[in-house]
Amino acid sequence: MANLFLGLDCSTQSFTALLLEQTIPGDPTSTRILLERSLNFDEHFPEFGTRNGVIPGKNGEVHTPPQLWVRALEEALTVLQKQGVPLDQVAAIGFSGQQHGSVYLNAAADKALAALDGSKALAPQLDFVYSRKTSPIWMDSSTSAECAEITAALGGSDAVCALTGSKAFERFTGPQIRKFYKTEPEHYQATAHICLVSSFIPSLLAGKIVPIDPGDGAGMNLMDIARRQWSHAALEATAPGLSSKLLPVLESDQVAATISPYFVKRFGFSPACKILPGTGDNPASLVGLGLVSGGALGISLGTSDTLFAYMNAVCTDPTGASHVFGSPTGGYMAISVYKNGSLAREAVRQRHALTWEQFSDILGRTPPGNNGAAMLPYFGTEIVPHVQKPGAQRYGFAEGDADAEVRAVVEAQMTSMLVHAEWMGEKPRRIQATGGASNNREILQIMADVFGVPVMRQETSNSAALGAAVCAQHAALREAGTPASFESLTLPHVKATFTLQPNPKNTAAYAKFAKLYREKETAYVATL
Ligand code: ADP
Ligand code: XUL
Repeated sequence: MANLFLGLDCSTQSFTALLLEQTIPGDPTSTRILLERSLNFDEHFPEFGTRNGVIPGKNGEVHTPPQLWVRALEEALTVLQKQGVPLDQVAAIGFSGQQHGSVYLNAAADKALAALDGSKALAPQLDFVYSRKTSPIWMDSSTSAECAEITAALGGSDAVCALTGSKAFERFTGPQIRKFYKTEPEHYQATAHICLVSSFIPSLLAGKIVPIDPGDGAGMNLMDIARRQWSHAALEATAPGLSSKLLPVLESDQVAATISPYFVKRFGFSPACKILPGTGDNPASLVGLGLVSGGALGISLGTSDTLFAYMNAVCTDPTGASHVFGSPTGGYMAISVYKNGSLAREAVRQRHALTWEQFSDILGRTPPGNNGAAMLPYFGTEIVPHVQKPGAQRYGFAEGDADAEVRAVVEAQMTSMLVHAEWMGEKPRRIQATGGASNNREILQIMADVFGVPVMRQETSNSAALGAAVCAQHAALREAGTPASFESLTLPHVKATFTLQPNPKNTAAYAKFAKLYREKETAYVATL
């Protein structure tokens, strides 16, 4: 069997390729990360006019053109080829994508994907396959009316949550599809296939439409979370004819196809290379962090901040603020998602014209508890708690006070995660941190102190791409008749660049602060 496994992650701001190499034949645990390359969308593809990977519209709309993702795939593979990576040794490719974002393809897509000409560039050959020019993504908060309509049709919020694993959320794909059907009925009608970002990229590589998996499918308000298949009732409540636009859900570790001849000719892949269905970036991160059983929490500080944990069986959040998604390893994951993650920290950093170093210095020299100052960091709309009107709230400090504001934003983010994760059950033994901002030790020290447990900073911050590569390895081994468990395949990668221990004195101060934070949040949400 070929000894390389490729993981591709199409996130909000960048496209990442991560290559795993099995170094000893016959020993699937002898893997190491051979190469990681990320292409930032704004920097590498300025012709699409994105800012932080997205194009904001009116009334809370946030879209990205799908052609940007096609260009990014093409460019990432070109970079690997130019670097001399033996792509013919890639046994399988796994995929991860920012969740909820949807791509709408017309009836010409099947033929176009199957007939790609390997002597030509990829993106221009697909210019005419979109029935919607831009893709709504997870930051889009424009579908409150559709959420209410779907909720009413399915018998209320609790019923939607029990059926799909989450209440109806604005960014979830079902409400987004319903809005498209209502506002552009003729384009909805012309749509033959609806893909998620995570199923669109594998569809390009397979040369045919690849099904959605239970990890990302659970982020649509369309999947019966217990059965891991589409819910007829949810499809009906969302838009007419929707079932004909979706293939049945396929488990993430099944092979969806072998690679299309286009990529064999153009990039030198082996025709035997296996294509997996993609999954969401959070389910992929769960695998990349080795969270294949309970006991530890994962926290990803990417564009969004997310907190997640593995669960054996479905157990939904009684407050309705969080979600249950399928885990790519089987089983489930509980997850809380914050929109005001890195972009809120960036907003504070930029308001006070600070470098990340200066931002970190302030965190290092200001006191836990912030002398009683606090913040609700709703620079944009928020998911946890549900806040549809942007506006950061400051308590006990002035807007111009950089020291207080820097500490306030981070303390608020970490405390909100603590209080909203209580429903997930017992205290974790440790936290594994990943994502762009996990490079920042001072932020992670506050995380350790607030939760009162050690925080381990994973060696690679590309845990989603790593998870996708591990899924590829898992499927390729099984197909080769030499299966290995996810536990054994993830273990070699659970390595810390550093681990921070909690300071008990600070943890006690934060317990008091959590009380204050909860009061402020409850009072503010009641005014909305
Ligand atoms: P995504 O995968 O969602 O596109 P990443 O995980 O790559 O995002 O994280 C990108 C974010 O990381 C940037 O928006 C930036 O704010 C943040 N970041 C990068 N370096 C630092 C740092 N030293 N301290 C805090 N945040 C950082
Ligand atoms: C998850 C979510 C975000 C995106 C982008 O529900 O909305 O975390 O997956 O990373």
